[in-house]
Amino acid sequence: FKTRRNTLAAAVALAAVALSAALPAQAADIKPRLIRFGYGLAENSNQGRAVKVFADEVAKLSGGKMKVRAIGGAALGPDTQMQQALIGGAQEMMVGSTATLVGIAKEMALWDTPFLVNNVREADALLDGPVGDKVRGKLTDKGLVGLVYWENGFRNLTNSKHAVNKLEDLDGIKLRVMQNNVFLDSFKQLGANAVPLPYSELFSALETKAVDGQENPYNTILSAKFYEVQKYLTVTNHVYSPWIVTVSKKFWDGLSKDEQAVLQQAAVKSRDFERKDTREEAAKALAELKAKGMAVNELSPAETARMRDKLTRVNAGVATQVGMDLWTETQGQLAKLRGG
Ligand code: TF8
Repeated sequence: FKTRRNTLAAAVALAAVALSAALPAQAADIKPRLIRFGYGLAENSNQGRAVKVFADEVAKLSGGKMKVRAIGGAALGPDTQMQQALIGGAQEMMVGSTATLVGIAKEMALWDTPFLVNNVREADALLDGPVGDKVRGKLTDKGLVGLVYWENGFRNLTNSKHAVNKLEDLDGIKLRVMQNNVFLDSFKQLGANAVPLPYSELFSALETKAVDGQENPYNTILSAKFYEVQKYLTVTNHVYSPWIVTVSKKFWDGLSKDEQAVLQQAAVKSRDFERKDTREEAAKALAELKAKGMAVNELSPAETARMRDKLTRVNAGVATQVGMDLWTETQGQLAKLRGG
């Protein structure tokens, strides 16, 4: 019942936003604005395509007054550097992994919980519902405004050494992980030699064999051309990764209500586009990766169960990190989603 009320409140809030932005752009309180929007992946990726949709929508809703300059390929630096630029007000917007935000808002670690959700229906419900709103809201005090979550996707394992059919095959594999304690702990638990590295250094680290492997959704393995430097792909789906679109709070606070509404509405539009686009691409990506020469294997249910088992300690650590209240609420939401 409570959930339904929250959903209704969110729908009303969203409708209010839509109304004010439905004013003709000329009549609305909108000034010329330049928004530098940074992201880490290539222009030709699901991330790059969705940033473009966002930029076009902002231009449309603001009658061309608000301009989004999209800057991809980590040209403005890795996620953590852009986050600091947003907090300081030197950059207006970015999209990046929630995982790289744990140093700023510890509750973001919730999304790093291995095997937290089973499918995208659960992911969307959790991210767009009260739990996702709460976690997103933790950024505000830290100088960031989180607008929407996009899908990065279910992560899968690649490496250049050998096929990973069982847990023991991870022994001695030097595996790049995101700069995030939950990922580091998870892969240490699983026996890999886990090394945190920013995404912007990943391709060259794989190419020079500074690391043997990495884990990312199919989309990224494809768009970043990891198949050129990684032979083996193991379908593990070990965690669902969101991206989050954030705005500098310093910049945000200087915007009029109408300007904020433009960004909010465009963000929702970009989210809906991004999830659809990402899912369509992911559905075809595995076949493409095979065609590019990758050797693909699925982890057996028995090995997946062993993996989950090894990671229960990590889950307990996440619960402590994000706080028991949030953890319990999350589990309650998931139980409800699975029951109905
Ligand atoms: C990773 C993430 C990346 C994101 C991106 C650069 O492996 O999956 O997709 O950080 O925004 O680092």
